[in-house]
Amino acid sequence: MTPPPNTLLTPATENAQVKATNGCGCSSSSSATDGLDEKMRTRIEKHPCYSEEAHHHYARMHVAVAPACNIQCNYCNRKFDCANESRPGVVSELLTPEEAAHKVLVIAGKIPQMTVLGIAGPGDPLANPEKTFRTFELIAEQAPDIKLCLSTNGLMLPEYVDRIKQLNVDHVTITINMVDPEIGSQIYPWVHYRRRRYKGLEAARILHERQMEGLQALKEADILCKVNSVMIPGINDQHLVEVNRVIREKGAFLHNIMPLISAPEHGTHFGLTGQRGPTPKELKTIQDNCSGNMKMMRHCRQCRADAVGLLGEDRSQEFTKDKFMEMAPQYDLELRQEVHSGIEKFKEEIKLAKAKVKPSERVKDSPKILVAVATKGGGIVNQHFGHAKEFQIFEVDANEAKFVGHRKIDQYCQSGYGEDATLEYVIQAIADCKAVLVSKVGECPKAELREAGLQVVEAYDVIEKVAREFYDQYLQTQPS
Ligand code: CLF
Ligand code: SF4
Repeated sequence: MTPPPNTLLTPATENAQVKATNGCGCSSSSSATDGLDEKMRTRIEKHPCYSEEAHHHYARMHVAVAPACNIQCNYCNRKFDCANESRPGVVSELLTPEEAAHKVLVIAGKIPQMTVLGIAGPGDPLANPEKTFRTFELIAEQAPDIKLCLSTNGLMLPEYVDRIKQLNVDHVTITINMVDPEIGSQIYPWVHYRRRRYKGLEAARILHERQMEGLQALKEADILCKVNSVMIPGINDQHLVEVNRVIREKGAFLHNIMPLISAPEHGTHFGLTGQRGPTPKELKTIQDNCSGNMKMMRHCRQCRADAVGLLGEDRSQEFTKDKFMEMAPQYDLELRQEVHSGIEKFKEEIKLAKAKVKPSERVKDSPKILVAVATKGGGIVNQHFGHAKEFQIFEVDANEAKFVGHRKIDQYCQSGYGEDATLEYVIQAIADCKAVLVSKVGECPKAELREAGLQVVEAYDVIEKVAREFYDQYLQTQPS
């Protein structure tokens, strides 16, 4: 099998057509679209957040048009972007709706794989309804193939579901951290609702009721709803199973449990009071506990309010305001459709490649292991160890290699040299894995990885194939 060149979303290939090649490429095997009917599959197949499979191939962008917020979360500092959909400590450049539309048209030309425009801050989009809806209107008029997406704390959602429907926004995220106001009062010190500020239990009760009402209204309007929950150990970690049950019953499509990221330098209440975030293991355990009930999102990267690119990459610095305002819009619907159909063909080949490594019958009770994968996208092991800024984590057994998360790391190789301290930290981040799958790695880090008990597999091929081949070898070395 000849692996395809990694043509997806590298700056050098902007505008490049993505070609289908012979028998290559792969994403995780248990497709997030399994079990969905055709209509639903079509609604999510190009949305990188709603479809795990799509996130290997399609990109999203955010425009930061919504500065105000109407609640206070204890994990948020208003100097930074909304932490419900972004990493704390990040500040985005604020845009007007017209500037935002210009930016979208520029990026739609430069990154034709960008299929979704989300508004997720830097405050709450529905606390800034004019700016949010004006932006959506401009984009719907000028770039009709781009899906519109919105993320909100839910306080004002019931008021705006009709408007959202009318604008053809098909994907809405609500951040729901509790369904019990007692727990909510430990997360939200106040909400500002209908010209009044409410505190404590009353604030949490209002927010909870509005979130439930909004979720119900989205369901009735047939708008796909994802729920984000921030996992806060000791406050709502055990409670998230109940949140999962309630949102499922109310018709949410997908649940994304994200770790609290909390550091004193972010200046948040939780950061300053020493509230810790969950470990990767704690996060996975709660996601696993909920996964029997509904689809869980495990590929969220907690991106910025001005994020651009594939979920695992950040190209926002290529499109700062001073840069994109100098660029001419290059939106070309025909070219975009051509690129998308290339990606769809490529995905078909991926499916075939995956089918080839799948056993004809399900193997019972095969042990599971984790492997760490360096990839630039496309579902292929195609990144040098030293260039990785994150590892995708796959859980592998005799039946499948399943994407279960990612680990952010500092890039090991800086200006051609590897940093020992960074390597130590990288090894720690993936210490629970049995192997690291990379396109290439230097001799020095390879030896240290092996010494730390991690096997190193160098390959340039379908993730699933490489992972399963390693798994078979690994089993042979284990005592029976
Ligand atoms: Fe943006 Fe959110 Fe839409 Fe995606 S992000 S508004 S649903 S287009 Fe995606 Fe980013 Fe996670 Fe959000 S990875 S933080 S879930
Ligand atoms: Fe901050 Fe977002 Fe919460 Fe508002 S909703 S306080 S911007 S995290």
